[in-house]
Amino acid sequence: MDEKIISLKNEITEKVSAAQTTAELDAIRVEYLGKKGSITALLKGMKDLSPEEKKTFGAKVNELKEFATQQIDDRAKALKEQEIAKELASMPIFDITTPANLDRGSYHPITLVQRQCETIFKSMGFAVIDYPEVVTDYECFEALNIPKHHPARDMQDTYYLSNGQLLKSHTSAAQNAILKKYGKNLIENGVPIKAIFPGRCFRNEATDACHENTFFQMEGVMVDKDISISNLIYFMKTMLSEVFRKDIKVRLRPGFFPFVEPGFELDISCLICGGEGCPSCKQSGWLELCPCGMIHPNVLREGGIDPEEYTGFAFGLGLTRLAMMKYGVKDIRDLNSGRLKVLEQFTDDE
Ligand code: FA5
Repeated sequence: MDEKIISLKNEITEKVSAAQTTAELDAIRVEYLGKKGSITALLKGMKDLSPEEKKTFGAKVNELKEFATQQIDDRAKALKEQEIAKELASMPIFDITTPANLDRGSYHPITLVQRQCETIFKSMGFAVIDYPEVVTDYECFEALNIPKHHPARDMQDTYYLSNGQLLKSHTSAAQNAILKKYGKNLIENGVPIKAIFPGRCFRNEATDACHENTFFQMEGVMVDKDISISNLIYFMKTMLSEVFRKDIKVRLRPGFFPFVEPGFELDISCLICGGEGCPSCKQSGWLELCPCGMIHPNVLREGGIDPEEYTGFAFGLGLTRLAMMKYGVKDIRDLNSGRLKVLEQFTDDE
């Protein structure tokens, strides 16, 4: 019996060290330790032995079983480590100094003109202010001299939330908050209010080549003592000449907005058709771009500023239309299309 155990031990050692895969090892495990395996058979055969023999032989067979199990487990571990090392060796070496090959994104044309306008106005001392898209009826209309049921509301139908708030239909919705916030510094320290506030606007209206239901505007306000229409015209001219960097035809005509008096429409000659008339300008040759005017006394008063002492101007630049004109985009809807082929081709010319 002892000889049998010794020969099994040698056999197992030989076979296990020759095994090259975990599948081969599994087969060896079954051959010796499985239900019908050689070591299992030895254990089963012990029932015919005397109690004394069972004791000595049983200990030896159990020792053989433990030896076989240990041999197989150790070899399995070694094979696993070999496999990992082989896999690692076959992987390409990661070189941290290799330059990245990334497809770079591009800025949306509206972002490009917005940034350009911000740079222009910042260089003239204007602060750039962010404002929420969800506002109250007070901010969007009442504080702007447009009481409930005023017909001027029809020009700006928007989307209302169930809590009574609404998606802002124009960036003018931030005027009241800005007058209140910076008015203190104006009154106490004589620091003029000079701010622009770009933002997304929403209107419940039919779309066409120059109208979207979601578009961007950039509002601007300046309030101080003795601000006049000349100041307004100076800033509008500077902005347009910086953005287009070429001569463009502009016209200023009277326009009605309850929050300015007097109010103007500032149109530019359509750069898509050269003023001939096309769908982008509704065949008129002109595009409404930047209405503006002198802030109405009621609006100043509502913002906590005395209209007898201070005056100011405000404008509402159509940023999306500006992007159309600057980049020659014929249909405003292309700008919201999300089509990268269209949107990727524009670059910052600064
Ligand atoms: C207003 O929104 C006023 N709040 C502007 C203003 C501000 C006047 C301060 C006086 C003083 P209007 O509705 O005309 O005005 O819009 C201003 C500009 O936003 C338009 O000239 C146009 O360039 C752009 N705009 C208006 N509606 C749309 C639209 N549906 N799609 C694209 N751009 C639009």
